[in-house]
Amino acid sequence: MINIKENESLSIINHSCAHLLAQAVKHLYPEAKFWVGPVVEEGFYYDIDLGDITLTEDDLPAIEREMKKISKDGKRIVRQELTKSEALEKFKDDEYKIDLISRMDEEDTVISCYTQGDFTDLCRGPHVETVKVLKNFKLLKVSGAYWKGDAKNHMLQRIYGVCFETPEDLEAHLKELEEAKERDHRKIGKNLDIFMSHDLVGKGMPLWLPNGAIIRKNLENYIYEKEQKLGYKHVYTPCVGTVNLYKTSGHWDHYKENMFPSMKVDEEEFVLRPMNCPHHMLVYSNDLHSYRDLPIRIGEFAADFRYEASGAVKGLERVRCMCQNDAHLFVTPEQIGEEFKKVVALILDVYKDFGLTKYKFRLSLRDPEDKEKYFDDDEMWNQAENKLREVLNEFGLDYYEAIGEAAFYGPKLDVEVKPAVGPEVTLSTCQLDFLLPRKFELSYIDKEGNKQIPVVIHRAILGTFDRFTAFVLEETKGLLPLWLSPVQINIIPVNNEYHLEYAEALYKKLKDLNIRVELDSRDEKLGYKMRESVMKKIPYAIIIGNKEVEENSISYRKCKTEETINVSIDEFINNILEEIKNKGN
Ligand code: TSB
Ligand code: ZN
Repeated sequence: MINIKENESLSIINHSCAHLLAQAVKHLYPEAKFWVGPVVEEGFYYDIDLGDITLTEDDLPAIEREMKKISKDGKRIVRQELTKSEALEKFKDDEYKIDLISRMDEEDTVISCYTQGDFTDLCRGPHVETVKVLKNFKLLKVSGAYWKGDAKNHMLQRIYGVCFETPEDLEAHLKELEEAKERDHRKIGKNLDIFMSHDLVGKGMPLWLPNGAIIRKNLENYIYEKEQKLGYKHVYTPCVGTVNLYKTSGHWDHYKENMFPSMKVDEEEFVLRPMNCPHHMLVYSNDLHSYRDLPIRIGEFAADFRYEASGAVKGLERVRCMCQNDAHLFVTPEQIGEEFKKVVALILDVYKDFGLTKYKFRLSLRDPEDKEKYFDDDEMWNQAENKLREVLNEFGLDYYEAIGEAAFYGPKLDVEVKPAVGPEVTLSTCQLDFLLPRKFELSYIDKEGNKQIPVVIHRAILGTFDRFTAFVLEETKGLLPLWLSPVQINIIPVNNEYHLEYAEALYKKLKDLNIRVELDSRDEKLGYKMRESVMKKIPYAIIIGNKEVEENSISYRKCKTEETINVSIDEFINNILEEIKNKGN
């Protein structure tokens, strides 16, 4: 989907359209006051104070009509430049603009404003020359937004929209948006009963329903087996730790704003953990280690809690309670390259299994100027960053570098994916860490019998089961590969009177083989049941009619295909078991 912000001419017309929106709102709601109206990836928005009035999507068509009227009227958009004091005078009745102007630097900065007909707005510009060209727009949604994005402030109303140069471009874009909405895992998750939320549990705390739990369990088994084969040792550790644990690790100083507040129990002060590294450091320190034992790979499917802004939480993709597919790898400095390589290979292997192709590698580096955020050891940083680059180049992978995006303890490689709706997110991550082992005074004995400090690699291949599930649901549009589908086979007897008994025997046979099977014995028409089977994204529908009963066979249709195939029961079972085992490869 097009990124409006990155396209210069679209950026300008979207920004101009934000002014057109404000003007129309002002006509319809004369009390309206305006905060900011920037261009964003999806188009534009304007944050508006409407006092007690709360807009809904039903109000948008009237605003659009007013916008069209103003556009037809065709006023020119005129720029005017002001000094700071002139600007303060001009906007003296508008507390929002005064707030913006007051924060502009010196007295001699040039401040610009733009006027179209009866509407003037403070703005840097540039804009299109006349409102006449702002014809092909659509208002998309309205939502609440705290003033300055701060939950302590009052709520403004944010109207989103998008504008294009031609009607064809707008139409094509709206169609894409519609498709993206259909792919949104929140919609699929609801339709397929994968997860739910409830205010009584809280924001960003989804509840996994039985269908979702099957997906998650299968993902856990899948990655567990891979990791076991690669020599990982899995542990279980508590999802809380004392504040002192996180003071020792440094999270208390560097990560506190992402943590839930602490709670006192007797004499101990606990926090819900945002990360599992400190626990795993302690697991490592439970034994003495020789260089011969390394790498040691401690894995866990671990629940973590993070404070995510309430406006940022999103379905399973961004939650406040998550389960990481986490591991911490303890290596000698010489083993960094080799071990990092194995992690990258595992990421590629997993993505191949899931048929994921749309992702980007991002190498997140420190900003050497930012001494606050990053621990101060130039040599360590340079060494670590170069090591990661080397491996990526060796794999011949495409990646881009992001300065200032590293964790406070080291550089990292992130895999970025684009959800159906909203900005990119990180799925897999692999992070080097020279610091944490020092904080926990970890050691191993080297060849010469001397104590050395190991290096830690933090890595999460599926990221969290939450986010990974969200992404896979979107990529597959809910039609999961057979091994992952909550229901794998749907048996549909054509007529209960004649075919139910046969269908029930087949159901039992498949069930005994641990195949997730359903039998739709409702007295409904075959066509209706078939359509529902497709809607529920069940990979196989088996149809049992006279022919099948007489021949002791089955007929099946794969979801979203038109062809019905008749085979013997044994052949069908063999094929199914093979497909499940091979995970679609
Ligand atoms: C990999 N200590 C490391 C760990 O050892 C760590 O916590 N890294 S992380 O902060 O990057 O988180 C790991 C993964 O969790 C991310 O790559 C991302 O895929 C996933 N994740 C992070 N925040 C959320 C969230 N709010 N909701 C769902 N998944 C999340
Ligand atoms: Zn970690």
